[in-house]
Amino acid sequence: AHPEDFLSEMKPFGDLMMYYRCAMMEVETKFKVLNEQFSTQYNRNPIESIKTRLKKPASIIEKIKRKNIGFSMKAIEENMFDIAGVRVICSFQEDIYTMADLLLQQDDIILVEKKDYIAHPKDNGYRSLHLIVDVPIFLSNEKRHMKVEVQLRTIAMDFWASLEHKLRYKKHINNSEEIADKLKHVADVITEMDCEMQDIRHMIEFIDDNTES
Ligand code: 0O2
Repeated sequence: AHPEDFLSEMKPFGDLMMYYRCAMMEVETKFKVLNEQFSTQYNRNPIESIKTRLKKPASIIEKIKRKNIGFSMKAIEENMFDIAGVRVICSFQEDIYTMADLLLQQDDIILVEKKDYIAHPKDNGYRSLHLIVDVPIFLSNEKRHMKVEVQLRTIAMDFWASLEHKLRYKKHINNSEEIADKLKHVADVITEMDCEMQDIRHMIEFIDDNTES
């Protein structure tokens, strides 16, 4: 085969990944804008940090096979909604819902799917708010609608999820019941801590409000 043919076959995939990168940038900027406004208007930063990631080609192929999606750009776009990922780490649990609502209120954002693993944690203890949103990107010759997965969680939930994710991928360790129980226990302790930190924040805000002249 000619190298030219190989490269031209790769182009649609490269273009698709570029569209997802653009959509990811759009969503990241929306959260940065909200954080900026909170910081000047209310003197606080509800967002601790934002991480973005584009699903790797090997993971895309693995998911196409696992979910029988079909090897075409159209099939990927219509069936795989987690290629562009934006993770928003908030200081407090209530900020998660505020930030999610503020994003969803924007008139160019369409909610495709919402999974509230905070109100309904997974059996292993995993907590986060997941949104799939449709966001437009404006290219020189067209406007395209792309799907982005947004995961919102607290610092504590992120700490747990990152470590649990790392441990899960150490495949030589069998996920024994003892390990699962311990992880679930830690998830519960962390949730308790999140709630207490939020209580402390409310107490401080109350004192602050009542001492302001
Ligand atoms: P990575 O490396 O973060 O991309 P599906 O994506 O279709 O297989 P589903 O049920 O549609 O699964 O998606 P769901 O439940 O919304 O979760 C998708 C992502 O959420 C995962 O992506 C993780 O990032 C995160 N997640 C979900 N459950 C857990 C969990 O129990 N522990 C941790 N640490 N993260 C979780 P990937 O593709 O698995 O991984």
